[in-house]
Amino acid sequence: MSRMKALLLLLAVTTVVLTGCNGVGEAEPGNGVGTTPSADTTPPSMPADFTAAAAGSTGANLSWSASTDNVGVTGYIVRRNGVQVATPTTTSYADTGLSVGTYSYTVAARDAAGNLSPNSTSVSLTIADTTPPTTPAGLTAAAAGSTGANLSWSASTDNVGVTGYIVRRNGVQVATPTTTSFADTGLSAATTYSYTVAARDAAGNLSPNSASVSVTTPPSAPSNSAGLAWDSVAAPNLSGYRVYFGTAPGTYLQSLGQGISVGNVTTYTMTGLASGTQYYFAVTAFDTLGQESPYSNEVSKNIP
Ligand SMILES: [Ca+2]
Ligand SMILES: [Ca+2]
Repeated sequence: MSRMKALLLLLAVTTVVLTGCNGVGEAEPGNGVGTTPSADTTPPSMPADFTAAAAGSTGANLSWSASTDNVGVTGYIVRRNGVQVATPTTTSYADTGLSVGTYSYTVAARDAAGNLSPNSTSVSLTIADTTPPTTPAGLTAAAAGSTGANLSWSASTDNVGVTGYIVRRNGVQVATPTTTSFADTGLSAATTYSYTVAARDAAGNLSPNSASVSVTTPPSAPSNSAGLAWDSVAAPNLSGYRVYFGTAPGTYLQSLGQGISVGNVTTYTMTGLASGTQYYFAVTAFDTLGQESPYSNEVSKNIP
């Protein structure tokens, strides 16, 4: 009998233990389990008063009014041209590293649960080109005949792009080539000209002028001319020579004593003669006392 009692007692204990185990899974009132807070599904309000202003030539200052949220705004998402560039926790952001161009920005607010507000109104910002091209270097100028000059120089560089050059002759703009050379025309013979070149970009920024270079055009090629030469005269009081010419043999357009005084030289080029004409020439020598020699022998030349 005592054995039976012991078995019953064991069963009873087991039952009690099992009963206790079942109870653990039902509830343990008062320990906090079962009071999980409901999730936040309400997004913050859309950021308002969004503005963007250029900051120097490579930055933009953005600002907006704070959003509100049923729980709390934890930060903002700034997008430039649709791409997230920053997640500030305040209501402003200074964007950097911009180059010349136009940018579009939006900002959205978020809360701790990851809810996002709608994007703000988009604002655009243009970074203008204020950087001039580099100064053209290596400017050279060479006469091209007696009425032209050929200029060339090294290309300038620019943060955006060089669109052309400004050529100045004696300080006055004469051309706006888009290449690095220029052929000037319409110059006068035997004349010196000074040139500079500057570069410009699409925004109108101008480089400083290049170093100035000068070119002297040669005398015009003799045209309708006659070159005369004679032997020098040995006279103690020699002053110089006079040239006489006409269109008939022995008859000159200048009276004796009124010939072209060419100085104490033994050559002279007569220019400006008429085409289709035969010319006749003679030379005299004269001294410091005003005495003049007879005419030299006569020479003639046909101007075709
Ligand atoms: Ca919320
Ligand atoms: Ca520029």
